[in-house]
Amino acid sequence: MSHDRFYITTPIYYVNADPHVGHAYTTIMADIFARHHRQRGEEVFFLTGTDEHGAKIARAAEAAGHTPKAHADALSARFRDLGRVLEASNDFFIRTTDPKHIAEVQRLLAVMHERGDIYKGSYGGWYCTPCEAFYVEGELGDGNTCPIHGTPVEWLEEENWFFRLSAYRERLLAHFDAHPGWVVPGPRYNEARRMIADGLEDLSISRSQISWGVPVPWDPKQVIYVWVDALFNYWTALGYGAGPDGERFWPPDLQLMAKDILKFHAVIWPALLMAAEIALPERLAVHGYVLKGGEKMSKTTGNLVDPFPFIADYGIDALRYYLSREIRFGEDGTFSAEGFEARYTGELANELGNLLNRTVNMIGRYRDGVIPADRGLDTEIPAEIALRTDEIIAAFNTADVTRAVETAWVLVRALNRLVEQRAPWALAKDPAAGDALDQVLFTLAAGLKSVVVLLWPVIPGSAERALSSLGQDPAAVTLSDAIFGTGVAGARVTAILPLFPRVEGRPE
Ligand code: ME8
Repeated sequence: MSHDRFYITTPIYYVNADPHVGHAYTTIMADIFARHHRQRGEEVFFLTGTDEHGAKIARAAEAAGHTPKAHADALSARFRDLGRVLEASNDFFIRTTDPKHIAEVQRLLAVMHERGDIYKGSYGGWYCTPCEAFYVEGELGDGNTCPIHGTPVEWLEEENWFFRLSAYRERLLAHFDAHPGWVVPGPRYNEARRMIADGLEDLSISRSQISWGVPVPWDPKQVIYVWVDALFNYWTALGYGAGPDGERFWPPDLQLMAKDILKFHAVIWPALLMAAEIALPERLAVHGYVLKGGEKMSKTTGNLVDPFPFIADYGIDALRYYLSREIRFGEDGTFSAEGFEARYTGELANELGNLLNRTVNMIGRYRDGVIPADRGLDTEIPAEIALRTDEIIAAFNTADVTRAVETAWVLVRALNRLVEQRAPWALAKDPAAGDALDQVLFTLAAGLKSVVVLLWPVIPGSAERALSSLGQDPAAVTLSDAIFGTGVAGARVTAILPLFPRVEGRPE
């Protein structure tokens, strides 16, 4: 990942129901990566969007009394709105109903067909519509239920087009063995490799009994299996959503998803790409589930948290911070209103917000609002900032968002300790301590500038407000702007309203 471009994706979300905190989670994590890589000076392409075909969507539309397209238009707009509210900086929003996506999927399928990787066969199996996937007997839960959703599966039998997935077993294993970091974290890599090693069945890639989908180019009575249509979005988007020469972003550097769709991304997706003769992604980062009350948040079970009230009450940066910090990236974690409030007040307001407030007020009171010059007396904080910056870069290189945020927070705490240890209010009373006071005020202002630049991917709006308050250009947020001390001395600070104000009451 040492090149100058960075292509990152989220799954494209099903438009069967409104978005919830689980979707917000992946989009926010992807946005944090995207912003961090922009800070490195890389040319970033960040893709998200909606998955709009298949039985699941057709049924949801029917239940709502709408045509599938009208239903998809309305729900897709909700996901797009969520992205805006999350301040996701995605460069494109793909919809699988986009005509250019459809045309390219058909072209790719025709290539695979011509190469002999697609044949006609008949298949009977247990189908879970919420998953849009078949399961074999051994995978089912009690009473013929889906292992992911716990809802009943249906017996589906029809004549379909099949993809020779089984023929790719050896090539897939070779790819896994040659690229030990291609799925992270490690347990997900092992799980996916085991699925392949245990044997692969060919995949039914068309449906004859539903019509809401992309027609198979040589057999238009069948539509392409929704997962094949959906997975190719990561490729098709570059053809029309990334400007001229969009293919320069291929292959994706980082593809995010939760573990529910590991098999599709780590087994089926690379085989489809091999069949279409397209290079494989560099890395898949598989995160855990956002839980509510110990269970996965899911549209199918209705165990949901609506992100909008939290954003309305606390601001988007609070949600971004909470999710990235509370839920260890790669593991399951619980979303709770109490936990949210505790981190908001204890960390964002009391540790970061107060630090900025105190720093700006003291510079106002003791130095007429102008950040004093560096007296060269502090070496510890600059060294710590340099060290932690390297650690943050390393954390992002291993797709560990939570460690990156925790590491930046070590610096917030170091600066708070500095205030307590040096007690600038006491230095201000001692006429002989002018240089010492200059130094601590400079170190606090410069340190804060570095910290908020490092935290910018996580809390972009608050970081920009903090930079303005410190007399800095709010748009100067590259990693070189995080180098301690640049452009700080002589800048004029401005007091602002608290970054993280007290919130009365809280969402349920
Ligand atoms: O699977 N915790 O769409 P989907 C964490 N259309 N992440 C969660 C989550 C939770 N509780 N709930 C949802 C699909 N997500 C397909 C994908 S891609 C070619 C097609 C996030 O609407 C997470 O990223 O069910 C998960 O993988 C995705 O939403 C599933 O979204």
